[in-house]
Amino acid sequence: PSPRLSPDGAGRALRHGAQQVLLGNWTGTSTVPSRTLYPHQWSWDSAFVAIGLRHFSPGRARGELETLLAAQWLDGRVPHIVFNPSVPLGSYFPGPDFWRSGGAATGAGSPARTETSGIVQPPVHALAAWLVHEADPAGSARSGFLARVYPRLAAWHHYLTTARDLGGAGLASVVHPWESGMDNSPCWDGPLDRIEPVDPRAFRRADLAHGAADHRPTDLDYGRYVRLAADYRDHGYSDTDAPHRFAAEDPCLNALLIVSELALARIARETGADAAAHERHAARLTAALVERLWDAESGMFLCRDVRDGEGGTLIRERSVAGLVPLIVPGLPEDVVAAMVATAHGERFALGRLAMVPSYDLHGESFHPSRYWRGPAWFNTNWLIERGLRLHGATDQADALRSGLFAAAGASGFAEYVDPFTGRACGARSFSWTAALTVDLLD
Ligand code: 9YW
Repeated sequence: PSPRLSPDGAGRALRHGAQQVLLGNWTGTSTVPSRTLYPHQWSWDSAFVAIGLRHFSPGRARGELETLLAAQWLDGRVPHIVFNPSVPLGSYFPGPDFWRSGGAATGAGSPARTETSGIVQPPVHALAAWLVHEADPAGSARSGFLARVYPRLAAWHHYLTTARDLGGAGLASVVHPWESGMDNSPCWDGPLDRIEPVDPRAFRRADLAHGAADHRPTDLDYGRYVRLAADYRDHGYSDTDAPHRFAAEDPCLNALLIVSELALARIARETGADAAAHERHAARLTAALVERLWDAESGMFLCRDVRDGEGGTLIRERSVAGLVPLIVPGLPEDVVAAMVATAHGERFALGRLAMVPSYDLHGESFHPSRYWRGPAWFNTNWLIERGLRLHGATDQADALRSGLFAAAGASGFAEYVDPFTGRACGARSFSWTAALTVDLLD
């Protein structure tokens, strides 16, 4: 029998395929999420990519994170896209000509020599930096990696918990659906209803050249995305001046912030900084997460629309963002048990489906192939796998890991898959799918 058919052989073939994807998407200083759809550097993608790269190229993993952090703004924000100047304008919308980070954003301190977007994405970076360090402590120490990234990561978290504490309870708010990393999640439908869309003739989407229109956000979604981003830009990306008519506390982003704050404590300990301050901050954020976003009736966390009434209102849509807090250590036991039960219940069907869908299977807006409205994504499943393992649900974590391997391999490392059939959707040879596969194999 062919050695590829043995479990180890299959694992080796999968690892080889995943590494090829990452090598192919490497530009020399960072990794593009996809050569076709996303030809620049994306923030949380790079963190996931570094987590995979560390297993076979720790130097590149460090470089990936440092390239991103070099584009950090003076106010601490890490932009969600760092544009590659050699990619022609028009290959991705909205490009540098839309964001105009060079001129308009001087108040917020955008970097002079790099074009970036002006919004952010979930802070997976300190977690990634710590995992990258752990994979090669000697190389990391020799290159002074942690000492260089620590102040940047600390400033990044500081930005999120000060300028972005729009709800006043300590949690960070997203001010644009793109900031959540889950663009067209049904959670954002309600808050977006208040936003006047820009005329679709005023911009030209580039994504439809590479992705099926019925798998992507709609033109109406885009009209609103553009309105919100343009309003922020036209106020110099200032969080005090911009109207921020869309503002929400997202459980996925805040859970990642907590886990990254704990990673920052470890990094601080290694670099001689104040680790206990980060631990205390993580504990405060964890308490705020439960206080503000836990919904016992749903058995999961919900998003809070900070602009709806005094103190905001919970958005009654169940998305996978509300299960990602499984990765947070130190949650009350009943909260963890309820989340594990919800993940395995009829709405997310873990155990019966290979991977957790991005949205409630019984939700009114569920769609098996439309982006964040149902398909299963590899990054959120990697986070849930890690969370299950953290809380001792080892068999369930093993089963999810197997489901992820099968879907990644069969789909050609797709961007996302139909949760019922595993059919590949979106881009193929997608970087974080490959990177997180490598991570789970090692
Ligand atoms: C877009 C790059 C990004 C991801 C996001 C995903 C998508 C950008 O692609 O957003 O143009 O729609 O939603 O999470 O970081 O992979």
